[in-house]
Amino acid sequence: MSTNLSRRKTLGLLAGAPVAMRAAASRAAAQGLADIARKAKITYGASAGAVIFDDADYRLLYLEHCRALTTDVDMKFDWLRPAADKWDWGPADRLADFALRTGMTLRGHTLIWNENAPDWLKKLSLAQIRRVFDEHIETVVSRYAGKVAVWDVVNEPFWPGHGKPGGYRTGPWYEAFGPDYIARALRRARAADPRAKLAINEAHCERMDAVGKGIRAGMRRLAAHLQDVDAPLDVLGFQGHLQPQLPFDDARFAAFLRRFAGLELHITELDVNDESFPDSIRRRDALVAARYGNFLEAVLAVPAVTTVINWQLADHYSWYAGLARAGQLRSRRAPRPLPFDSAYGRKPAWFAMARAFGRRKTG
Ligand code: 9MR
Repeated sequence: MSTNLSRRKTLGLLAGAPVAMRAAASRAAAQGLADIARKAKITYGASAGAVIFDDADYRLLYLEHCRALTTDVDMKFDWLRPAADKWDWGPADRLADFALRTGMTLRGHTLIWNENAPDWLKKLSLAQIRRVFDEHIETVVSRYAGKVAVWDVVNEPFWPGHGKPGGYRTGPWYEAFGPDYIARALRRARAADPRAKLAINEAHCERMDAVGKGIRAGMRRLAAHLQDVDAPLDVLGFQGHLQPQLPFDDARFAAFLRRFAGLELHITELDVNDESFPDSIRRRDALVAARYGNFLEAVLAVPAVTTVINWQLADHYSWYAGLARAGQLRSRRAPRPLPFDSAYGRKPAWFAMARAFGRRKTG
């Protein structure tokens, strides 16, 4: 889609709004979201998969709006290693080359996650799993040294529902090393590429229910522990899959973020679950936008926050669209969790994000 076309759409969307608001929106519409974010000292981007190579209009959206790209599934363990003796590098290499050619900061997602373990891994002995762990980090991080700027070294370390001491998520890596797998992964990653920034990426921390509370407490303890044992950690990633149907409190979440001294903080997978919002698209988009705006304004007031990443860019490529198709959401209507609609028009969420970036006080 041409910029003019999306600009016309944008202005159409705002017909009837006050003149000053239309003028501001028109100026904003001429720029990409990453340009606006950059003025607020924020690196903005989105996750991407192989579809950007098939869908030229979608690819253009990344080029217009993103300065950072996270691999959606293509660097996950089970995608890179479909069988014990088989590596599939093609899709990951292609995304890495795209990021390099277009000057985008590439985030590798994710080296170690206790979910999504392939069956072949689960069948190995603990000693074999330990060897695969070290070999995996060494092989993948060295291959992308100089290409991946930030690694989500460990994804989602906590899940209190698993009943493990400290609230850790269990799975093959946890079973093989206990909670020490986290420090070990960070050390191995640092050794394989001393220049990449190393992150722990966690979900659910914005929730003000028992799950959110347990995971926030776990993250505080883990960050302190990793500091004590001198593990190389640069970044904490907070996914930001916002769940407005659950209790939330943006100010409390921001206060939680302020407690991590000495670490960079990234919002890594931002989107809004619209399941609890009304069917009317106008109402729904307005509520999604408000959720983006309020969340970002609170979070961007925290100086350590340097990066904001959406999980995909357009609604029909969201993971929620996949869940809806599989009948795993409350309703079968098409979810609208992202800043662009499925025709690549900017939604009210886009403007709410732009406004929040524009209002950030820096310096
Ligand atoms: O978007 C991803 C989806 O396509 C995959 O099927 C799923 C399982 O690998 O993972 C999704 O991404 C998740 C991310 O890796 C970690 N945080 C939650 C994301 C959404 O489920």
